[in-house]
Amino acid sequence: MKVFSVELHRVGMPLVRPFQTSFGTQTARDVLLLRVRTDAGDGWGECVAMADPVYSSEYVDGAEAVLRNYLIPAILAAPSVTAASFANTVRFVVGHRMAKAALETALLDAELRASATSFAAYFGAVRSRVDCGVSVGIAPTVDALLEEVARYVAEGYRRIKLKIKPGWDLEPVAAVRDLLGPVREETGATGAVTRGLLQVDANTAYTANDIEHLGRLDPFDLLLIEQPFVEEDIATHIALARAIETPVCLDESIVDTAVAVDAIERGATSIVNIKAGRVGGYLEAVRIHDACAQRGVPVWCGGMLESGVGRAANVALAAMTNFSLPGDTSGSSRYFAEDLTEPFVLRDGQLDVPTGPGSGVEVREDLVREWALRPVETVGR
Ligand code: NPQ
Ligand code: MG
Repeated sequence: MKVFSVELHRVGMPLVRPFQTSFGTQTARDVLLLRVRTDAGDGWGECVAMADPVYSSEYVDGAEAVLRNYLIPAILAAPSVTAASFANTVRFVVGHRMAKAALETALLDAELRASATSFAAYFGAVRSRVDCGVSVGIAPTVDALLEEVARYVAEGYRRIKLKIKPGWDLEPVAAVRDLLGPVREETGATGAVTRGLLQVDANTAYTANDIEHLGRLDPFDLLLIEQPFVEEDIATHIALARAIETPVCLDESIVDTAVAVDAIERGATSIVNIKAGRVGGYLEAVRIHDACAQRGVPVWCGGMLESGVGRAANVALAAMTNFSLPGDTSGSSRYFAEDLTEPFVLRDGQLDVPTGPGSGVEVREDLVREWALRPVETVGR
């Protein structure tokens, strides 16, 4: 495939409600979308970097700069590039995985549209629908949290994830466990469904001094505790995993397959959160899925408040066999009143895996223009 040009679209998407985590409160999603123009046709990709470098060292202005100055020029200069050859073409750039992932996804979309293959088929997906969970932000009060959780349960979400931080952990977790009732099997419209699934995500807010405190979460029968300590600190996650019953799951720490394998073998993580953006793209995400499957480690699909463009690819990924826990693959309405593609709508706690060519969704260019934060920038001819 020969790439002619790449468009950078910056779009401001209002959130339906503020989303508070241990690293801050978001009220809007500043999305960077890429459109690649190639001799095989066009493709779209979404960059998951946030407006500020508070979840990852990457952030959207930085991603845009590295795309404009390094990644896009490299693929424009290459005689030919495919999603599979892309990582090698941009190997000279250290890190910047979210920026790389966005461009690789756009190439993959163009390529698969041209060959009438869906992302799901390309990934080797085994399901046509995926179980969905929802990530619930830190609330002003426990009562407000319970109200929000009850709404998501009524909407059908199959797993609740609570954001926690020091001072907002045992009390909200106890209250939500009480609201959900115990973990149990029920027979629903689509067969057996496990109810009462609950997990927590600390986004690195704790330290080694908190190990004993985090052990007090054990009575609440959580699926997992996600990323309590800073991303470089595998050792403290190992110590926690040995000290408590709740399974430890890494998110921020897992930046590629080698790190995933190392963290698993050392006992730092017994479940892995996979986010394609964090690991440099869907091809690396598939490799992590496979490495975890080989080692008997279940995975689930994380979320970064994606528009429909990124959500479509996540849902396809989550349809792979070892994605055995519900993901943060929520419906579009969890975050947005209107989406940049046709919306993803929850049915019985699940989303349909797109079946059309490439991502299987169409970008609403009218909305991309209407919500544009600045004029489109085109790199290349
Ligand atoms: C996580 N996601 O698992 C992340 C963190 C996160 C769904 O909990 C704007 C853009 C706001 C990306 C807030 C979920 C965000 C964001 C939180 C990602 O750690
Ligand atoms: Mg997380």
